[in-house]
Amino acid sequence: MKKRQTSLLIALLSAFILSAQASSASTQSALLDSNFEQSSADQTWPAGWPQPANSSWETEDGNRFLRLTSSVPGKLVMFYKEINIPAGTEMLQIKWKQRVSGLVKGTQSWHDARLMLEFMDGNRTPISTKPNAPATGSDTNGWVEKEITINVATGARILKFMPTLFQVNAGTLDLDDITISPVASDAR
Ligand SMILES: [Ca+2]
Repeated sequence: MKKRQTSLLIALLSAFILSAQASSASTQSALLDSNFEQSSADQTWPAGWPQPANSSWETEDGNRFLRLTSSVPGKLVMFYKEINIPAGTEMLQIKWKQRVSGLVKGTQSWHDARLMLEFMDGNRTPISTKPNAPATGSDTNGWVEKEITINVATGARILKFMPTLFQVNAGTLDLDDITISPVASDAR
């Protein structure tokens, strides 16, 4: 009798664990979630973000966001951030808001505002397979929301996330509300 109760308990526990796994698969937490609003007195830059030359932390109507500014024609201006990708992740959803102003493209057609994306494996070896970079070749009409879903290359464990003014001749790229989340297989 006692053995039977134990078996029942194990079965119930297993069912509970399985259902917990199933529910977490459909609501995977973000690997990156940045709205750039942190504003404690001693903070001069959003936590976890690099501060390259020609970048600034702006405030407008109470909203804070990051800005890249092209001040020298033809020079590449870029945020470089690495995102660790959990093992087994097949797809990533990337959402962000952007505003492109005063853009003058450079000498080549791809000299525009673009979100460059590359992968590295667990040993930081670059992976040649990379997603197409979402590119913007002219000014946006104010803030616009963007969303893409990318396939994670086989063996990739790091995403190089690089919002860039790619050798443009002039312009600013404003960024806000960036999230990067694993896509659950049942949400495709
Ligand atoms: Ca913001």
